[in-house]
Amino acid sequence: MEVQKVGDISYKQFMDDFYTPGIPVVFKNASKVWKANGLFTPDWFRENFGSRSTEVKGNTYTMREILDMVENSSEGNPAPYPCIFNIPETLPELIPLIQPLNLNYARPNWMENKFFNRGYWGSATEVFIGGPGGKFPYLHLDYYHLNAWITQLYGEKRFTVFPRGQEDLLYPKPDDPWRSELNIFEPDYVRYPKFKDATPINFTVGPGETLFIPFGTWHTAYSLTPTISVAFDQLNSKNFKDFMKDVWVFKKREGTMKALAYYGYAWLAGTTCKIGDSLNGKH
Ligand SMILES: O=C(O)CCC(=O)C(=O)O
Ligand SMILES: [Fe+2]
Repeated sequence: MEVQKVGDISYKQFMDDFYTPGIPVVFKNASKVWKANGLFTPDWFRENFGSRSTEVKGNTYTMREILDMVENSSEGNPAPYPCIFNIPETLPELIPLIQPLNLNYARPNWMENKFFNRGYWGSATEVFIGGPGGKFPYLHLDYYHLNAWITQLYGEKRFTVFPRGQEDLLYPKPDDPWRSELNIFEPDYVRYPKFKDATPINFTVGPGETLFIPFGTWHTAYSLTPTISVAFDQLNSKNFKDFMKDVWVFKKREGTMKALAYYGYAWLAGTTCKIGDSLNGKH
């Protein structure tokens, strides 16, 4: 199996061939609708936002420091990865450059609704910066069963995804079953023999390309060059049930009363969004 790369397919074709069956896909130029396309480069970020800062693995770095690190990164001595800037919080000037956020494909998206702007639901709109050799630290499922949309705006990143249904071969952690115990970059087949039967799909996502990762898809990433991408998450009636299960599990860690309150709020917010979709004719 491979991940297909598609050109200007219609919204309906995307829904029928990829969204509904939950198959990952790369759009070759969906990001052409974003002003960010072609504009985002390390130099542009250095010039405009050099002193903005973010925390990476417990240390605070400025944009300038991160860009210097990723430009000096190598496979043998990689810069920390991922370096993440939350767009609304630290780079709000980018918001107009990534409109429409949904790229005309990621809709409906209840995460864009004001009800889900309040509280933390595992969703964020973020810039990811990396350098050659930068590995996402673990193979994982995204928390809250959200769909992930990752648009590569500069450089090349290699992604690895697994077809759904291979959980048993991927050794989810007993205490955090959204993460795998495996280091898929250097697999230990003695400890994890079933991984031999898993069928990783590797592919490279290049400048301007957008990867859709449906909920429930195990994935990880590896930066091949200095890279800049924008990631956002999607929720709607398709993944709402699985989202609600995760709301319960995660909020339960903060106590049953809190979990009940969050669960009730999320259910009401989702139900309101669902009614909104049907009024808009989007089921
Ligand atoms: O490094 C990447 O682009 C993948 C990020 C990712 O999978 C995540 O943040 O959940
Ligand atoms: Fe992820």
